[in-house]
Order: sequence, then structure tokens, then C-alpha cells
Amino acid sequence: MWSLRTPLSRRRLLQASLAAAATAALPGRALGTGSNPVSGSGEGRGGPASLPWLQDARFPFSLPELPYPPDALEAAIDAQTMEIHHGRHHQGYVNNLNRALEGQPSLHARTLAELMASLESLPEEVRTAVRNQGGGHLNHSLFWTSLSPAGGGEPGGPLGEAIRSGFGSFETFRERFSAAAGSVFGSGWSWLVADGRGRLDIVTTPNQDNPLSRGLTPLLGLDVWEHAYYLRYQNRRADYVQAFWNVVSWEETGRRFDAL
Ligand code: MN3
Repeated sequence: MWSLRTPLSRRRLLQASLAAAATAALPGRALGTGSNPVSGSGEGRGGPASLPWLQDARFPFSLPELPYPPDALEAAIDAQTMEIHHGRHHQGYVNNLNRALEGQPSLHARTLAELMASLESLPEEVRTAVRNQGGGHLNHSLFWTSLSPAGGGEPGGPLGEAIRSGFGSFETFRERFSAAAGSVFGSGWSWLVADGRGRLDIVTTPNQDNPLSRGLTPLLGLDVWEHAYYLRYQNRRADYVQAFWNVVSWEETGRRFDAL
């Protein structure tokens, strides 16, 4: 298999492997709400190449259509939850983000990724709204496209190799990601991310914070807000997380990894 790789992807795989090994003992690193300096990795660009749609997402923002019917993910998520989650919650983040930016024409040229990667530079009166509503729009846009009725199973290709060599096995990766999702207190997200050198890690974020605001590229995210699962799973978040693995689009996640 190694012979099929370019030197670049070999290097990236090695880095991913070393990074994952270095953090292998941790269930998932929490990216806090604190005042860590915000990375400027997304500034001056349309957005990470691995998230091409972000390069066009600018004010006024709009709700992306679901890439499948709302009942397509019944193996994990019921249709009513999908309809409310997408049509009301996600639409609400979009509406509130547009409302917050209406009176800020100097920010209208910035892409969503640029806004999220430069929160500290935004006018104070809109910073919290962009963080929460912009994060909500970005996170959910990533979430819908990370899922597929044809999903599940294990990732192949370079991403599969990177996960297996980095975390020891796909099973170990899945256990660590699930543990991280279970560890989120209150509302938040669990993520598979890559840093600027393509190294993989598992992190969690509170509320609607996004890894982009910490200079990390999100590859796969799981929404663990109660609104994402309560109708079917009530308090059984672990069952929801288990079912999530049946609908993960490794095809899309792999595309994001390949584009790093
Ligand atoms: Mn949600």
C-alpha cells in the first residue's frame, strides 16, 4: 500500500500517526470556552481547502438543503428530529447570524470560515453572536454533509490508513471518539480534527464553538446537544452516539482529509 502513496501523503500519514500516538491516552481534548488566543489560520483565505463550500459562504447566509430526505437516516436519527433540527434549529442560527451582521457592512465580504477563525478581531458587539450563531451555522452545515444513508462501516483510503496507524485501530479510534462525545457536559460537539500539518486528533467543543476558531480543521463532527437526539433517545446519549457510526459518511470525511 505504501508504494501507492506520494511522498507528501507519506509524510502526512507519519505526522498523523505521531500526533495521534502522542495523545492516545486522552479520551478527547476539550477546547475550552476560555480566552485562548484565536488562531488566524483561516484569515486571508476563503477557508480550508478541505471544506470547499466554505469558500463561498458569505453574508447573507442561507440554510443549505439536506443532501438526503429527512427520513433517510432512520437507522440512527428519526425524520422528525431531522426536520426540527435542520428546519428550525439550523435555520435559527442562520437567521440570527444574518441579523447580527446586518449593521456590519465591513464584515460582509468575509466568509463564514474567516469570521470563525478571527473572532477576536470582530467588533465586540457582534463577537458573541458570530461565535454562537456563526458556529451553529458552520457546525450544522458540516454535520449534515458528514452523514449519509449509505454511510457506516470503516473508512478506506488515506484517511482509513491514517486513523489505523494513528490510533492503533479503527475500533480504538471509534471508542475514543465515542468517549469524548460522552464526556461533553451539557451542550457541545465531538470532533475528528487535523492541525495545520495534517495531524489527527479528537477534541470536544462546548456550545457551538468550532475547531476553526482554534486553528484546527474539522473533518468529522458529532452534535451532542439534546436537541440532536432527545425525541428518540431521551437521556441515552450513548445509544445515539453508537447509532451515529451507522450513518457516518467516510466518503465525505475522506475527501476533507485528502484536501488538507
Ligand atoms: Mn444541533
